[in-house]
Amino acid sequence: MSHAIAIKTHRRLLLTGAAGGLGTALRPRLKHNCEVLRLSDLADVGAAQAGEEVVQADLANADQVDAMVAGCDAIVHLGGISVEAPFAAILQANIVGAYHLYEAARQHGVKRVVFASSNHVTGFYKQSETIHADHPARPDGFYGLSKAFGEDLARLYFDRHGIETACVRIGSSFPEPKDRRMLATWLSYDDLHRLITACLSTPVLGHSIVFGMSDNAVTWWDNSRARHIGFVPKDSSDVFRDAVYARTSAPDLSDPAAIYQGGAFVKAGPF
Ligand code: NAI
Ligand code: 15L
Repeated sequence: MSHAIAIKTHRRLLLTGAAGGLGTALRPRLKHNCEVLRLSDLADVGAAQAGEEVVQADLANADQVDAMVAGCDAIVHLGGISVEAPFAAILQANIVGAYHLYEAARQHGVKRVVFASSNHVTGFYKQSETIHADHPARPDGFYGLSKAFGEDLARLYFDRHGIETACVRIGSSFPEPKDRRMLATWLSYDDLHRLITACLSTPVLGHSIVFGMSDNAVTWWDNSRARHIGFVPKDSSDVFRDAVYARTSAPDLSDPAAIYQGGAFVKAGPF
């Protein structure tokens, strides 16, 4: 784990989505970035351990979100629906939920947010293209669209209220890359923590978009517009390449999942 690189920049740091896959991975790591780590989720996160507190909240409920944010000085926002789903569900958790979060941040004077955006904001670019933060959004479904909304919402709250946000377009953050696509999109848990630490500690963050990926040889994303964040990945999917090739077959290049960066998300879902 990358605990040694963490800088204790915040007094009370809120982690939403704490019961999820990334929340669980970040929980022990982010304790090194703050004095108190406040864990929140709709689901049970278990009992608070030393240096932690727990505030259960539904992002769709404004009062619960207000109580969740009160007293915090920075937010790592992972909570919400993390895959393609019917619009009504995405609307509540990801769109209304993000609005509640920023309203609470404004009212409670929180000035820095790390927002778990997604590569699915730009999922309809081709795997043969290299894109950067200034390329227009091309969401690959309602899920990606909700993350594009979150990025624009964050920009509005920066322009109007000076709340700085890093919109981290996470690629695929799992213990290992699961398939050939993830050799390009993989982000190790330690690099995710390094990236969040950089977002929390860089002197001037502004409203920034950064792609969340490890130092993979094959990549579709150019992070040159995010150098001010100071993220230097230390892991790479390359060490998994031979094993991934051995257990997977060559992609069918007529399949949209093999053509577009969003992979199977470009054809997933209710429409
Ligand atoms: P996850 O689905 O495991 O965790 C999401 C958490 O949000 C869950 O614990 C869930 O209970 C909570 N949640 C859902 N609706 C909620 C609501 N209405 N109120 C409060 N909490 C609610 O997802 P994972 O993989 O941990 O991802 C975390 C974040 O990172 C998500 O926002 C996801 O969209 C984003 N992300 C993750 C990627 C990955 O590779 N794991 C890639 C790109 C983005
Ligand atoms: C995401 O946004 C999802 O939350 C995650 O489950 C992965 O599927 C990832 O993108 C991906 O594109 O691999």
